[in-house]
Amino acid sequence: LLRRGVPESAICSRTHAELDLTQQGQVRDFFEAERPTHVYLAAARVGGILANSTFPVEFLYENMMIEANVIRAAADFGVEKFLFLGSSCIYPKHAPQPLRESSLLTGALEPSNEAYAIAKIAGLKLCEYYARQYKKRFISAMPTNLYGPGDNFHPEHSHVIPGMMRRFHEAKMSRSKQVIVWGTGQPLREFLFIDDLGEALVTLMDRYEESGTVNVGTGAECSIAELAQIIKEVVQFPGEIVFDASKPDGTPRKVLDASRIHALGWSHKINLREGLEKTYAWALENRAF
Ligand code: GFB
Repeated sequence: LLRRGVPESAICSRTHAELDLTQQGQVRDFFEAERPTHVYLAAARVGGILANSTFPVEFLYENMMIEANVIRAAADFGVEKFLFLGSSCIYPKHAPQPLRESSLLTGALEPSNEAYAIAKIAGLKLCEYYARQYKKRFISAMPTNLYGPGDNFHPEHSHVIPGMMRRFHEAKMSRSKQVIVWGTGQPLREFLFIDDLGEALVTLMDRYEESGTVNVGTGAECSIAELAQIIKEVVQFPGEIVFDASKPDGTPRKVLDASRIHALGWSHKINLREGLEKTYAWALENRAF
């Protein structure tokens, strides 16, 4: 937004410590006081495959509370345009790839992130229903797997990129000979750098008026084994990669069909290696490990 000339004084954000979005009263007080005109709802309880499957109660409950409180307050306090962020895991596990927006609710979900996906489906539907029933300009975006500076580098609860980056970094520092990577290495994923996501969201806020969700992805697929090799090179770990097939693989393949957002003129600019280099530099500088 700043790059597009929106003055900093016009951007209003709150940290988790300042505003607990699961608390309806706090959310309504915030909207009443600030009266935002355009809202991007990116806040959520998120995590990687292990966090999702270990804490389904928190992933379902907290995300539903956040969405219900914020979307309702946005409607009641006259927000002009609202953009809700979901996730590519809302699509059925065995839907045709690349995943099209029309595959929503056509089959069973991947069990490892079912709770999160159900909460995100509820949120996008609430936006869709507000658009249909009350003519609100409430839209939603479904990003693919995201990564970049500011990520959560927790050893177990993070997503694959920060989790692996930490493991490779620690192995390099302790001069270990091996790094253990979860799963078989065969699952295919698509990764988007957060600055590219930011541009996509501003594009949607500016130009997308239809109801129904929009995928945000790169179209570029990468196996977990290929990802591990690139991270090994970025971190400059000289040792060996070993796969631990007793850990879950999750969904076998997850790549989005991004033709809808490409038609609006957006496409990603930062490739995976470049994004990983920026992320590692940020993590070192900010002592994220
Ligand atoms: O990012 P991730 O945890 O989630 O990636 P999903 C999981 C894949 O990476 C699995 C492998 O195939 C894992 O076996 N993997 C290898 C690792 N090493 C690691 C590691 O150190 N940490 C992690 N986390 N994985 C997520 C959902 O699914 O997708 C979220 O859990 C969200 O809800 C996100 O929707 C977009 O890609 O499987």
